[in-house]
Order: sequence, then C-alpha cells, then structure tokens
Amino acid sequence: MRIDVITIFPEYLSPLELSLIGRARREGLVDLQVHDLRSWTHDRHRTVDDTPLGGGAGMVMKPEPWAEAFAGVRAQGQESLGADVEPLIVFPNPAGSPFTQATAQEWSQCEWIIFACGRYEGIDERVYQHLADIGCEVALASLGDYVLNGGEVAVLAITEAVVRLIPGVVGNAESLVEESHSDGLLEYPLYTRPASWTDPQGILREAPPILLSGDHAKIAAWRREQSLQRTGERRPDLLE
Ligand code: 6GU
Repeated sequence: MRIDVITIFPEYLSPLELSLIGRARREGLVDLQVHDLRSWTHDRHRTVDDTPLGGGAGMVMKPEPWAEAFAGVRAQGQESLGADVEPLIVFPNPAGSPFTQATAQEWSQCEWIIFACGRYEGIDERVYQHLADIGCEVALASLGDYVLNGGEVAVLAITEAVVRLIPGVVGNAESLVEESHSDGLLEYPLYTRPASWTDPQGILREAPPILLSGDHAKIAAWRREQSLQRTGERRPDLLE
C-alpha cells in the first residue's frame, strides 16, 4: 500500500516511524510519504490560509496550494504505481462519516490513500468540488464527536488502524480476529499467570477457574458471554 500525507506540520507524523508501522515501512509493506503543503506555495511567506469570505472567526485554507499539492502527489504516486492507479483521498474532518473498524477493513484493501490534513476552520469548499470534478474518490472521516485542532492526530490513528490490517504487518494474524470490534462486540477480559495473585492490598485475586480447565469449547462460550455482557454495559449502542 502507498500512503501520502499532506500537512503543514510534517513533524507531527514522526510517530509513524516507530513500532509496528515503522517496521512495516522498513520492510516495504507500506510506502508512506509525508509532504509539506507549503512546498506548493509561491509567495515569500508560504501562505496557506486567508480570512473567510463573508466574514467570521478564524482562517480558511486557500484552494491553490491544495490543488497543486494533489496534482503533484498524484503524479509522484502514479510514477511509482502506474498511470492507471487512482488514490482514495481522505480528509480527516469532525463533520465526516464516522471512521470505524469496518472503514479500516475496507481501506486496508486500498492500493493508495492520500490523507489531506486541514487546519484552522477548514479548507475552501471548491477544493472538494474540484477533486470530485476530476473524478477523484474522496472521503471525509471523523474519529468521533469532538474537535481536534487539525487532521494530523486523526491521520496517526487512521493509519495505525488501517496498516495493522495489511497482511504481514501484525505478526500474529489470529489476534486480529479476537480483538474488540472485529466481530462487532468488545473483547472479553484477559488473564495471564499467576492464576492466583495477591494484589498490593493483600487481597487474593484468582483468575476465572474455567480458563484453567483445558475445555476449549467451554472457554469459548464463557468468553462470548463476557463479550456480550461487557458490550451491553459499556456500549449498548453496539448491540442494536
Ligand atoms: Cl478526523 N479531525 C478533526 N479536526 N477533529 C476531529 C476529527 C477529525 N475527528 C474527531 N474530531
């Protein structure tokens, strides 16, 4: 998979060099490139924003740097992937569709994603119209019902959720089957040794004996029950 990120804060994406994603990049499973939007400006101050037409608070991102950035990154990507390959362009946006595990599954099958990180109040609406006009597939994705200062943190989260689903990125593929949200439920509680643990208050805390029984069918049934109970308590909306 190829991933491009366009941002005015390239350093914000440096965590993508670490851990599982960093290793996936070094192993060539993901080609991830971060671009500074200001490299597509032409004035001395490298201006990317201006005041909103019609008045109002804050600043709006200008259309010209974004249009040039998309053209430039699209050309770079097509040079390496082929002229017939088109990217999915994702705008992290609190007004977008909820990004879920189902979205992560879908996007993990993409050959190429370009993330466009807006800042300030947002990006000039004509950028979206232009991209739709030239036939680009565009998605607005939200992490949840709260507001971040820009798309960068959302790109970190979305990239991690997507890239870990690419075959070979997570060592133990079975762990992807059991985890929370993979079957629409929250994950069951986990225990490890010691099976009998005396906590710092001197209270003896035993792991559920069923987990030591060796009866795998009973363990699976118990875990399923725990998942349902937990989901009902914490996320009743998921049981609808
Ligand atoms: Cl994707 N972007 C911003 N700026 N704020 C958010 C968000 C995204 N998701 C939740 N809040």
